[in-house]
Amino acid sequence: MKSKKTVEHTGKYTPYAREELMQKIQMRMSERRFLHVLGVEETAIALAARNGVSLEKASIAALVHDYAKERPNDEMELIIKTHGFDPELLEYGNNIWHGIVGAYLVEKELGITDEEILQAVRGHTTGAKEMSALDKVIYVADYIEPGRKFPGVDEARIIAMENLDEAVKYETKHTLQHLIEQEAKIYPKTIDTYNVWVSGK
Ligand code: DGI
Ligand code: FE
Ligand code: FE
Repeated sequence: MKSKKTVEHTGKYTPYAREELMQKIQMRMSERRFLHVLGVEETAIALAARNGVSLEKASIAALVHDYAKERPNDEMELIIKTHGFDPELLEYGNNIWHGIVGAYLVEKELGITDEEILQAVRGHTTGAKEMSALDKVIYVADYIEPGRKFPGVDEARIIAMENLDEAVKYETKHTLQHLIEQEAKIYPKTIDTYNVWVSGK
């Protein structure tokens, strides 16, 4: 299943062979989320190919992007308190933590030290004022992977295949709209992303 659109892992960015890495990721999440992760990988590779990004980095960043999504809150809170993370994070929940703290766990537990990959994981939920091409690939692939179903996703997919920056703009605008409708607490970095990628373009 889903073995067609994967890329070879050379061993440059992870101490584990692909199968072993996949197993470690799969162990940490539900079947449904693992399928999401595989969908993000497939989409990230396609976007990377169109945008001159390393396919291997896109593959690995996609595979690990939600590694910490199912960690218990108390474990995440303890890491935030003891590892120098901004205490303001404690006012949010795992939706905001799993990328930022997740990058730390990906480095510590999966042995991935490549700063570009870790940054893509860190910013995949909120985006950032400045985003590398790899950051954009992961941010957008997470939003449009084949398993996503919400109004507007088809439009987002079409835009993403044409212009990655426009896809970042579309996603940021619609995510913020959705959060406001839900009266959710907006993480300041999400607003920073909006100011640069939506209002500023
Ligand atoms: O982890 P995924 O579900 O694949 O996707 P994600 O990491 O992009 O987003 C996780 C959730 O976080 C999604 O429901 C949107 C939400 N989110 C994004 N920015 C903010 C946010 N939630 C709050 N409360 N505040 C934000 O600024
Ligand atoms: Fe996520
Ligand atoms: Fe995701």
